[in-house]
Amino acid sequence: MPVTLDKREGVALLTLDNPPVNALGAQVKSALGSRLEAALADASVTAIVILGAGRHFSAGADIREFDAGTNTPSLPDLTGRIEKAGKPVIAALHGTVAGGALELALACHGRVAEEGAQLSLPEVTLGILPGAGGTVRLPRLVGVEAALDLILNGRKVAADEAAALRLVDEVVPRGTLLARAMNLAERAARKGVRRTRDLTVAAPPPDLFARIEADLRKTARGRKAPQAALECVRRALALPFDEALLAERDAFLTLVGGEESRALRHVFFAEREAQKFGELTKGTTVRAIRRVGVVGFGTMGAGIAMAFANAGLPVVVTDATQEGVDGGLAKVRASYEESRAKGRITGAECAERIALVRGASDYSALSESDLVIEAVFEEMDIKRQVFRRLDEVCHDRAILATNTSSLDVDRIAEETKDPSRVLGLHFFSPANIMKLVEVVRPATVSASVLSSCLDVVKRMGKTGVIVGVCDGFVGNRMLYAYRRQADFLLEEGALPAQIDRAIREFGMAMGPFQVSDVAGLDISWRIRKRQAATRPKDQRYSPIADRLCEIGRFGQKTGAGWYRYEKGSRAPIADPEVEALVKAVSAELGFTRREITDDEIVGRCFGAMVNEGALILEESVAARSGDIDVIWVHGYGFPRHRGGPMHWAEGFGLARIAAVVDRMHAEQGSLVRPSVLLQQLARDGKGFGEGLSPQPC
Ligand code: T1G
Repeated sequence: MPVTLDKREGVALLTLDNPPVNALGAQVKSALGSRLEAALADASVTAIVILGAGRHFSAGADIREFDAGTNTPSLPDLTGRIEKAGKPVIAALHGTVAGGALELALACHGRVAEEGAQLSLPEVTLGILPGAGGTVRLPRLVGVEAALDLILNGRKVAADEAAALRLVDEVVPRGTLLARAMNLAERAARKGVRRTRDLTVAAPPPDLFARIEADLRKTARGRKAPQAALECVRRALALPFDEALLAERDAFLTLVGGEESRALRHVFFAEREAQKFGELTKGTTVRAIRRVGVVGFGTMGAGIAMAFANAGLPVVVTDATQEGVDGGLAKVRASYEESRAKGRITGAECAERIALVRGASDYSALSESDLVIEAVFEEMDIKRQVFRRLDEVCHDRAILATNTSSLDVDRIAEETKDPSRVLGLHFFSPANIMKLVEVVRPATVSASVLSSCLDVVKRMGKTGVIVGVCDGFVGNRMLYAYRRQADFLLEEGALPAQIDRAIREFGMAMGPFQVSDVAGLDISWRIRKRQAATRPKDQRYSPIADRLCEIGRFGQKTGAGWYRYEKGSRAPIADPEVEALVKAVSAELGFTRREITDDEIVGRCFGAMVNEGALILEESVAARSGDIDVIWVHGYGFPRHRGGPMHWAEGFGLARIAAVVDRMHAEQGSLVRPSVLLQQLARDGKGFGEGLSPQPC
């Protein structure tokens, strides 16, 4: 039974028991409803306590049931029934108390939280809003300003803060939750019930809503849920309680069926699915990773070291020279000091993390490391040399990883006596901040090495996705395809600022030319020069970026790139010199410049990207389209509320994408190779999930 009923000293205990997270699915709600009625009807029961079995009180509504429509009793029915009950109902909270579970607690007549409990209303992160009275009851309990903070940010509140906000009545030590909740229940039975609905809301500061609306225009661009949630809270102040509840329910139902919520739910499940690799990693032993080594103390090496130190793991970083080591350590120290100055970490945390990162100029310092990540110059011969050395100095069980962003990991693994311990861990810059790690799987790597790496990536609070070996892996390979169309559009009639604006309006954090200016144009210029000898002469190639580099425009670091920058500022300013150069190249190449619409920009850039994603699926470089979406959301600033490129494409229409791809192929030849999978799905009217069964990549 997903809800059990016990009686102890006249108090009925209703225990939610629906592993793994006590989600409030149809069966749980129905059982809770009937157990509640039974307890209320039982004359020997004076009060009721609701608690959760296992690690969490409850993760709230069952997100998997959202597509199934409303079932009875609904959560608003249940919360309403609890609140109106004639006997006191107390919530005993521990672990996660999220969404509908917190709303259930808000409707109770008292709340006790165990130390370590985390309370939140994360609905907006799923493209919905609290739909079981949260927007109406929370402001009554904690005030409008605090309520809006929790509802609009989905922020987790620890038990102590919850008590300070008066969201819970008591915080109690571990192991005492039930006794203290029963105690509160007995006291409430003597004093009579206190209902949240009867509390009056204190008037908020007069400019609060205007201030928050202005914030949302910046932070929730293109989103519906936060604005709708704000409106609900506004109505909670203006309308009688029951009418406000009905208005909230309406708003919730509208959002739950909308594209934003579908996309955000897709990402929620795709993130969890990416951690599973079926037969590949099932039942494998996870190796203990206690000490980490990094080779190369450049920007990337320092970032990777900090990512591990942030998770409490000691790291030793080697560099070829003592100056390199000193410079790297200085970078790490400066970065942590800056975080401390900004209040992101405490002084103690800052000192601890700095102490966890050690430098060395000799490989022998790596002999104790359980995982070593190479982050040296992106050059095959250098990397192969590093792996030969690592093979000699590291202990037998050590995992050896390369942070290459494009090189063939199979060839790197060949350099070692035991290639089953070699793989790629592709961190994204800045590695201490960016959430994504592509876990690159060469043919020879063992399953236990893969699962150990997925595990340590999770311990770092990052999202690991397993990908196969190919040029650029998943993320960068799709990025090249997208980026190339942006360059071609310049030649045909667009300007950098127009393309960047259209892409930002789509929801990307930055446009492609802004990104280049931040990253620096010189790195890809060097790669292009290396590739020039092997580039087919009849292949279309845009020389504009090369021309910018030739005149020393390397991006922000030189004060000019695709844009120009005032001294000390990072704000891009459109530059007539770039416009003239773009137009000159168009003329040289024989293009008659034409009007380019935003739709064409979005269709071509993302069409090429999605087509490349479909090729990646065909080749089993990624196992699932959801994995690709997770990579783009976490590594490239793809708007989460659009669900990632593959999910977005399904909504946009795969047939439309296929048509754009066909046109690009007709004009650009092998640079856009249409994916057979994409064409097939477009013809059959299916989505990516239906086209192929997940393959280990
Ligand atoms: N519904 C359904 N399944 C859920 C779930 C949920 N709410 N939460 C987790 N799961 C599944 C998850 O997919 C995974 O499944 C397993 O549980 C373990 O999760 C009316 C409408 C609770 C902190 O947003 O934040 O209430 O992959 O791998 O790291 O207003 O899960 O094993 O098959 O994440 O220990 C709001 C979401 C709902 C909470 C546990 N609630 N969950 O983390 O394990 S909307 C949330 C979490 C709502 C009301 C509205 C985390 C966790 P599988 P996990 P974890």
